[in-house]
Amino acid sequence: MPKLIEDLRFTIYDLRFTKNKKNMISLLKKSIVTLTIVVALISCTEEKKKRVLNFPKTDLAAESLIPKPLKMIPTNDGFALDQFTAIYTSANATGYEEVGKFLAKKIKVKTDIDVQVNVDEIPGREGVIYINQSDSLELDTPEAYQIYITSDSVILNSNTAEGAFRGVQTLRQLIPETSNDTMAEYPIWTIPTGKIIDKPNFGYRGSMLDVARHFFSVEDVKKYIDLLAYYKYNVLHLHLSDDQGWRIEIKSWPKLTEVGGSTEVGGEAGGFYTQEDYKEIVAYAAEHYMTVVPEIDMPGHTNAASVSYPILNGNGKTPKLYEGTHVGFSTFDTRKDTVYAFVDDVVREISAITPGPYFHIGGDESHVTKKKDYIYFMDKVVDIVKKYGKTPIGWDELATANVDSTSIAQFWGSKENADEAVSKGMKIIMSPAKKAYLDMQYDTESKHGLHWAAYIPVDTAYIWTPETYEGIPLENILGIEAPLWSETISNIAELEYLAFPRAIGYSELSWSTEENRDWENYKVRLANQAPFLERMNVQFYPSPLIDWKKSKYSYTEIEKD
Ligand code: TNX
Repeated sequence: MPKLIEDLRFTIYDLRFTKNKKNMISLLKKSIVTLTIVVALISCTEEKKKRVLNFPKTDLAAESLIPKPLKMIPTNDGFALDQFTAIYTSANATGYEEVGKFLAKKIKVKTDIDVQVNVDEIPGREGVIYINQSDSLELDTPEAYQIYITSDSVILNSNTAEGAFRGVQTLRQLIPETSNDTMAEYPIWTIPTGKIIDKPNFGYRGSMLDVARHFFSVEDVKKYIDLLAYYKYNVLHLHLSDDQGWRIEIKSWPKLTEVGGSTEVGGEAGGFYTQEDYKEIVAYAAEHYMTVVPEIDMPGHTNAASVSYPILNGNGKTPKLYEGTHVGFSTFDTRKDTVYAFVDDVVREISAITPGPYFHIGGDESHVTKKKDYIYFMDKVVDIVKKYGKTPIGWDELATANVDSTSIAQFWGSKENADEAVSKGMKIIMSPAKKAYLDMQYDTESKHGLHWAAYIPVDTAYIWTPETYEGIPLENILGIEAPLWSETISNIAELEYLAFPRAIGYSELSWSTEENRDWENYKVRLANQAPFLERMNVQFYPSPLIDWKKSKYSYTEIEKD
């Protein structure tokens, strides 16, 4: 650059003393070209200066990440996410490019920047996000990932695309909601530098949605998946049948949905998923590295099936469509071959469109099934599920049947059943109603929800230790699931009111280690989720226990409507 300015000076000097017209024009041309180069270089340097000078220093440790990562080592500088940023992913690594594109899409939504993925390398480009497949031994589980952020680059390493996807959620959370460089001519989103080492505490991190008491559309379920994936959930359990409705098309038993799908609690129209709809949900969940667990609840909770095909009924009464909220009055006839032919068809058809390893057979609250009939039935159904290559899951009552360690019990209420499951070597999914039920009211004022198990305010939902709860040995615990029963909710806004913010806390209980969990610390991070929830148009319950960050809802406003 000084050389160019020197050149320019000499050219202008020559220009002053030349008399020759031709010479003059050529010198003039030369000086214009040099001037243009100098101006361009000056503006480039200016731009560079801006990128470097205006980064606010940021502290990784002060970020509101949920679930809290295993380890964070801040280096107190900033990486500029801006229009020059690009994403590169490992070539030939299955799923990595899609994960890169997912990140680019989410960056676009949040910042309106079009970040290119795997475009031809531009020499001298600054600010690159690399998503790499790595065989580092430190990445010892499929969902483990590490992120190294410097002022020049972000390197996300994982063993599998699933690990990369979890790491991408962390990156999304690190991008500020607004750009923070007002002096630059273009906006910059500063990501704090440092190192993050992370992996989940539990491999099964789920939520259940009851689409039987009230039906929720494919779009609603997709939105729930979006929100759960952001907090690193990896399981969506769909409660697809109950007394009030049968919600999945079974081609060999068409009346299940024609008749059994026509009602829901409160007399509204109900609804059901065609197999194509279900596949769409499963595929959408898979894109978010979430497994769908289908549940057909049996032998109780089967009124809708028995109304559709009365031959299945075992309670001695003529079944009628049911729109109330009582439980425990229905049962299949456990001694009829037709019932097992029916169960076989249902399990076969659903298993064929379920890539995940699990099939949930319910088994709860079969109050009108005789004990010996219950055991006989569950034993047979467990075998059917295994025949179709799936691992059976049942509510904790399943432990009372002749099951072994190859079935899973979902602990919701009975410590006795949980102990029985442990003695059989079964794995247990922790869903204690008193702590983990998303359909429990927050307090006596809550607009929706029940309270038969407890009132569960946001702190109670977070302050418990699944690792030691009710003395269930840690080695038996597969993970945590927060069920959202839908007797009292009939649309997505009501679903969101009960699920959020509590579902965010369960993500931390299932991903983060006990040492990394602390209510006072969590409460501040939760408060900072408000801008994300608002941007996603989530009608969360603005609990007064939380000092919500600049939320468009104030607690009083919500109370008014
Ligand atoms: C109990 S928990 C049930 C469900 C209800 C729920 C309401 C369990 C396995 N069964 O049928 O919807 O309570 O909170």
